[in-house]
Amino acid sequence: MKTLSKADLPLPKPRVSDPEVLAAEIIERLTYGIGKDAKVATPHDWLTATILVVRDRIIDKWMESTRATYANNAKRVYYLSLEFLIGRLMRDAMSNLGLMDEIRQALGSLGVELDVIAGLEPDAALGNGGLGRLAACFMESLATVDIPAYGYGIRYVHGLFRQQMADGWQVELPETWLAHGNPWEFERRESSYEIGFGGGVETVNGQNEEMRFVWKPSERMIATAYDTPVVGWRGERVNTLRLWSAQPIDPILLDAFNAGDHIGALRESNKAETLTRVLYPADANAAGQELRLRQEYFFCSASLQDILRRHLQQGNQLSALPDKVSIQLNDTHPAVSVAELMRLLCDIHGLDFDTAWEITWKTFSYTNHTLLPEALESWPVPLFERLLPRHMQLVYAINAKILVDARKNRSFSDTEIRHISLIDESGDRRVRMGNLAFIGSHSINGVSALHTELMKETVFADLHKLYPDRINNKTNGITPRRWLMQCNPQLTSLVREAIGDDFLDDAGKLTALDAFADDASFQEKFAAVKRANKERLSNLVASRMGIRLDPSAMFDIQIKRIHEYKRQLLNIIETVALFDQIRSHPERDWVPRVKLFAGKAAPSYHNAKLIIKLANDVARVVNNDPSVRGLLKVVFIPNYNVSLAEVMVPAADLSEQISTAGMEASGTGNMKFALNGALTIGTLDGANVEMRDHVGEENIVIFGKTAEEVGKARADGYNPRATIEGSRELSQALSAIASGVFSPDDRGRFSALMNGIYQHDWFMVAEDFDSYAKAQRDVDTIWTEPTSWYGKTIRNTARMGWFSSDRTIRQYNSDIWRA
Ligand code: B1N
Repeated sequence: MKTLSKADLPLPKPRVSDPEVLAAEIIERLTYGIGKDAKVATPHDWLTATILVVRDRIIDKWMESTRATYANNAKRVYYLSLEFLIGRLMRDAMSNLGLMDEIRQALGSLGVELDVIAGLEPDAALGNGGLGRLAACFMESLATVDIPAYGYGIRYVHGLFRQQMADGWQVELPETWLAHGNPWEFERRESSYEIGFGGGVETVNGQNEEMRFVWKPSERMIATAYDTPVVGWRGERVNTLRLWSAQPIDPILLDAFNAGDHIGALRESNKAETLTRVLYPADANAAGQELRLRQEYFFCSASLQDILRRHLQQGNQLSALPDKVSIQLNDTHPAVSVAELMRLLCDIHGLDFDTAWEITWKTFSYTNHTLLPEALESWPVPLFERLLPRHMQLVYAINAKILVDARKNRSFSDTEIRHISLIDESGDRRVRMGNLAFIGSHSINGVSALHTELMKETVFADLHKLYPDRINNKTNGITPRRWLMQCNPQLTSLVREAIGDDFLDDAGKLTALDAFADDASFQEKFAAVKRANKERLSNLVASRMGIRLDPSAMFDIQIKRIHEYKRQLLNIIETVALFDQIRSHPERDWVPRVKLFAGKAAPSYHNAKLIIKLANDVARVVNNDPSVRGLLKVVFIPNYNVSLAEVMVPAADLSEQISTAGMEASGTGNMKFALNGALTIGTLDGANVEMRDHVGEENIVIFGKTAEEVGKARADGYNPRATIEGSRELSQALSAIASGVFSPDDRGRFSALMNGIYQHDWFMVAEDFDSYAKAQRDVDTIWTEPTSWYGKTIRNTARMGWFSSDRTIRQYNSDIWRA
């Protein structure tokens, strides 16, 4: 055979996807890819073989997408995030490629059931909650709307901990998603970069007598890339999620090994492997440890080196970086990128400071996800300086530039200057990562209209005055592929029957469903789908927990991280009050309800863990009380994750979105429920405000203080004791919990938790209680009138299309990235 030139190398022949071919390929993969005889293959082997066959279909498109982007020298978007909460990938990929039925048939012909093996795929839980799940939805939408994009993050060996219940208490167990290997990822040894820590900075004279700085780290390791393809809807574009893993430069220190110190010889190796070992389980809470800063710098440095290499390899000038590259910072976790890009441009590529600075802020944009003071990242100056001495110098230099300008040209006051500074001098000196991200970006966005306004008024008020054009809003969204088509195939079919297929490509087209909202026969079918989804959830609860649920009861669901501001406590206290009411007034027409909860607490968050225990204690008492006669059931489902959400969301009648107004930046679970035909009970917080605008105020149940009222109550010295005394239901429920009615084995268990409400009630549980309880009875009234109920819930599905993350991504692109 003659040798072909590179340009003439053949492409693999395109894959055929009819069931017979797929079945043959699955067998082939099982045999030659996994080395298993089909006769003895385990369900896991079948899963791996199936994924490999699906993966082949993605790879053709992946290479095509990459080639086209390269050929056009197109602008690329980079999404830097410490979290990607992906969940399972197989169904997503099959459904986006339109292969679901063919694969099902192919497996069926081999005697394997798709749903059984799909359930074995581990959840990739490389994230805590909303922020990480948003990153995953964005990756899918970026591919769907055909934007050349890369996600950059960390390949944690252990994702978010597994939650187990021990006597109603949360116990954390390590999560091991890689235990059976990961057929979705490709290790890219050739894409490896050196990452430094510590050491010092030396100065040398550059070519033109100017000073140059050379960082000499005392510690070095290697970042190696692992790529996962991300398929968009209909498989037209496939983008890359590139996750970094830390490797030692010298796996074994030979000198130490030869000197007999076999353990010491592994020191470097252990240090590197520790770095990307585990995800910090902090949600909307800053993780303060050194290892966290190391993780942040590690993945930023690797990503930026990779981005610059690709940019230069395409023949672009560094000065053209902002024209060819947009880097979106997902919260402040990657904010050290601002200093790292400056270092690479100045110290490695020899640009002067001012030129590098202009390139830097024009390249970055930053999304803020929370205003909670405890979640705003800042690092002690001594730690930052010890770990990243050169970056500390650059932070000071950037700070000087900005502060001099603010003082000289814009006559900012001392107080304003103090707020703008990158260094917080109010206590121990700290580097403020929010200010660094803000100053280093040309666009700073919030994630809902309300949140964005509050950003301007609170944390970033002074920076907003300095740069009044930079803050903008990009209301969050969710991908309708995973959160409607895939998790709710029956509803998807029903909608297709009614309004055709247009909404599959444009969720905005769901509005056509409005015309069916009052149609009796459509309502009946809509109710039947909901019923089937409730049965599916009931089966899950029965098999996992041995608890029987009545699918004709109202399924009232609150699932999300456990946090005081999200007010699971408000829901539980109202449950206790309802329990009292049902027992005192057995003659009334109570609406049967199942109260479902799920969510994880940060392991160090004492009150959040107590709230989980309280939910379980209340569940035990309520579920065992015969006088309740099945009118009320309380269930806390352990180990909430993406896969569990995919079963719970379609099964909800009522969605609880009840955070203290002004505290939930957006929320995205709220959108998933409403899209799947649940009624929302919620406060005017985060994206709930815009949901009300879209679905109409008659189709959502709003209660409680507004953000403005909450602010005012706090400022005026709100007195919860007076409020509690004014509400009989509330004071009875609180004293029942505080006195140990639900914790007879430890009567004082919840007294401190309840005292928090009596004494300061920071989250306004008492203040909003009566309004919440009344709203719940309003919900009961609507429920008893099914045509009204289904009219509202159908209108929710019809009007939630705007909350597709495709819309969000298009807005990012037209206002910020312009790719
Ligand atoms: O980001 C979501 C929003 O919908 C939620 O309202 C918001 O709470 C969430 C530190 C966070 N904000 N901040 C975090 C996560 C991990 C961590 O270590 C903070 N998560 C949110 C998407 O916009």
